[in-house]
Amino acid sequence: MYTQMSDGIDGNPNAADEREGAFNARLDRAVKIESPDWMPEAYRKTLLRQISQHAHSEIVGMLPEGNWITRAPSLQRKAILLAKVQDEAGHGLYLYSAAETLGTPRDEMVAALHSGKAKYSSIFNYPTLAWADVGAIGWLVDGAAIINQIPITRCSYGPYARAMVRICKEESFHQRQGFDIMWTLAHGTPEQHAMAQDALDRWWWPAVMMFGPPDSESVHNEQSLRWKIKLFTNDELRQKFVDQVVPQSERLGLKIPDPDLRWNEATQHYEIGQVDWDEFYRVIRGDGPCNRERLQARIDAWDEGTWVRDAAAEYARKHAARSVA
Ligand code: FAQ
Repeated sequence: MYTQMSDGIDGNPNAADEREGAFNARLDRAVKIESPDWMPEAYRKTLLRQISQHAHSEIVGMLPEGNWITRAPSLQRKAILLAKVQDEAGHGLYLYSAAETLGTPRDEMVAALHSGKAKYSSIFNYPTLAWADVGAIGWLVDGAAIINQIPITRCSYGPYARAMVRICKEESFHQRQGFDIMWTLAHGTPEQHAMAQDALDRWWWPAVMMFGPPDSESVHNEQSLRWKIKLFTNDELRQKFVDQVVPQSERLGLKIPDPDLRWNEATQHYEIGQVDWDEFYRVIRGDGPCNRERLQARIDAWDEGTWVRDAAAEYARKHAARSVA
């Protein structure tokens, strides 16, 4: 049933099959796989790819909103945005820690990001041109993240599932603060309403694309579903998002920028128009509006932070030496 690599064990030709059988039986019984447990190498690699990309997304994802901390329209909005962006840093750190339990050091993951080998979410390669974009990110991007991540709290790998519990709670606050910004603008002056509409116009399609390529083109859907790393396909989650957001946009008095959007009475779901998948692939290949800027910002932050990491490591070394003494 499960297609995966298995390594042989000297002296017992059946041992590898037995280990794999035991692993699959645990998946079937929904018993979490923990870091010391045996796991197929391809399962480990898939998890490492997804969790590290997820961690990179949280860290790169601080940049678009961080751009507005100094220009938030009130002290209260600034304090909330600061806390939100700081939460994203925390999410990145939990996720790097979860990924490290798979045996790869964090520096290696970060190097893969900086060299362009590892991906991060396409959504963070779009610019934040106005304050309303901060609202649109909270409402749409955190909203999409929650829909994608709540099932991951039930995924098969224990450290990833547990990290997601707290992350999802915090994302709910983020989503609500974004909706609140959109609500305030949408019910403000005509100029503020127009600003909210413009942000929705620019963020809608990139948010729809966040869920990944259509199922027919997804490389990893099938295997990740079998391994219970993913519990829903990309298209299933995208549909949940659309069904949730369309009524919210109506409450806001804003229009989703899709002339083909319609309610299907038979399926009880909204149907959207054609997604520009060429744009999606361009962005994940590194050619989106802000890819170069985002990556350079991360590389600069890493280089400029070397002395902080060195000082922290030295402090830890001295502290450990004192404890031993
Ligand atoms: N962007 O076969 P699939 C957030 C790649 S966190 C870039 O379907 P998979 C919080 C994919 O890696 C947002 N690349 O792949 C926040 C693969 O390429 P590879 C991040 C994408 O992994 C809010 C190829 O396409 N969330 O927003 C994207 O089974 C506000 C084929 O795709 C997560 O990472 C994309 N959108 O499904 C932070 C959630 N989609 O690796 C700050 C966990 C696909 O073979 C501010 N991840 N690709 O070279 C997942 O659920 C999955 O990894 C998917 C993709 C659903 C993203």
